Amino acid sequence: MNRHDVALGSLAGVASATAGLAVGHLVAALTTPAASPVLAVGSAVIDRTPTALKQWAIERFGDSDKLILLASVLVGTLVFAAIGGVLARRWFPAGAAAVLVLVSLAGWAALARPEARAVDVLPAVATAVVALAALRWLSPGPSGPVEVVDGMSRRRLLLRAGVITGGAIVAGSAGQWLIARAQAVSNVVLPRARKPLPPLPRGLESRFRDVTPFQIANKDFYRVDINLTVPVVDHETWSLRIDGMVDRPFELSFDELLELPMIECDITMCCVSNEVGGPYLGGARWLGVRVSDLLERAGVRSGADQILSTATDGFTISTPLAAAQDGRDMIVAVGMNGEPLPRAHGFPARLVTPGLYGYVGGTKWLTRLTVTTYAKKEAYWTERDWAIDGPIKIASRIDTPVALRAVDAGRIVVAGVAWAPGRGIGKVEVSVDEGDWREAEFGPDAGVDYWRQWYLLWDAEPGRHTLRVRAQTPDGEYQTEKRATPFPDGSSGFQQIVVQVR
Ligand SMILES: Nc1nc2c(c(=O)[nH]1)N[C@H]1C(S)=C(S)[C@@H](COP(=O)(O)O)O[C@H]1N2
Ligand SMILES: [Mo]
Repeated sequence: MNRHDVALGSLAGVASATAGLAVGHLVAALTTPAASPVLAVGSAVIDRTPTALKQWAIERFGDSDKLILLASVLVGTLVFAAIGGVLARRWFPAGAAAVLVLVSLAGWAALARPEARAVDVLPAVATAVVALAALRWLSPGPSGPVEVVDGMSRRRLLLRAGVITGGAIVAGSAGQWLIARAQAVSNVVLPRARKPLPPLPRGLESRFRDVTPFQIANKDFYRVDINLTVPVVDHETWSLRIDGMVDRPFELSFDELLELPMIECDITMCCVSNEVGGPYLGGARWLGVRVSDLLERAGVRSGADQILSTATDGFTISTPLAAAQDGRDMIVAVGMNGEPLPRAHGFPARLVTPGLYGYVGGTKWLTRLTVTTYAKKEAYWTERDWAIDGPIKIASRIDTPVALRAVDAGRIVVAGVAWAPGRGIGKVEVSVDEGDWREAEFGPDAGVDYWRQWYLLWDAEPGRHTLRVRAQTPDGEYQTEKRATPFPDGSSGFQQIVVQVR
């Protein structure tokens, strides 16, 4: 085997695999997007990644963790396909076997999903057929011995590979377009809350640049979930089931849910993976039905201590039953900032639980609430060693000035947000260069479940300075000084930044 063989074989393998994956993606777009070979394998990898590594990836890459994962799966696949292509040049059945190994992996990943249906094998089948046909077309001779390396001229092979790659681009883009189109939000009309709240006031963002807005727009709201494609749920056929340790299990259609008494509430959601100073939190106005109303109707039996919620894709979250019974506004939300939930944030319905991190209280694409016990049932993250109770820690963040960016000497606005959902923020303090703690001023107040904007005017002298911030609840509990470890405890810790003053 010479270099010529390796190059042409790799090209044939990569082009065939690309065509197969692209057609598989298109078939998946027409049936079940999540069964697309690359997406299915990517999701299978996510589910099997050790928690600590997943944590690291979310912190390091944020929302692009998904892109990086997909790119790695794709590169791995193409390397394997290149080897298959080289083998096929020597002896076609060997290359074909390599393709089939890859495709079986994709088929298995598609069918191993909890919500898999039999048709979900189709994308893998389409991938196999197309990849094998393309590989055959790009490989010389019936069982191509080395001697007939030039049984197909190099030019002809390049031309064919070009045709196949072009077709792959068309098929793949068509699939991607179909998936994006299906994700457009439908025209649901939301009911009004029983007692509508006055609109949230504009916050400090109207006075100072670079402060996080008091209310985060839906399109800017952070997104954290294990899904590579946003689930597209048809609200016409969707239902919410309340079952488990209850006297009267029942099921609601979307319309039936919308007829129940709705409350409006301002709640700040936060991800446990948010690092000190990190972006994974946001405040929004939610519209929904109290979980306690639903549970009352079902009649909770004694002995239960957990609500296990299930998403349409089989993902589960466990929430302490107490959160639904201690009077806080734990809701099945259907509205976010006056609009139906965006698909990325759980359309048609999700849980929102004030005071608990998203992984224990924020189930998106919700379809079932099961009253049970921690002894009997575990959820996705608690199976992966995260704490079963996830109260949000008191925390604060500096939004401006931005760390390491130079600012001009003089009066500088130091501002940011602080949050302790469920308890509220009583005081925020800032210290410059390890000096005394100075109390900051507040922006508007939207209740204990909502974050608080704060600011302090600082007369900055030229030089390098460190700024630190800490927050306190109204009952005097300070946030912890060190970031809490191990990871299941979530981030706290004072943020400290260095600013260069000119
Ligand atoms: N179905 C589903 N719900 C989910 C998750 C998920 O992976 N799947 N992630 C949870 C986590 S870890 C967080 S922090 C919140 C984030 O909600 P958001 O994306 O609307 O900000 O959703 C929660 N709900
Ligand atoms: Mo999270």
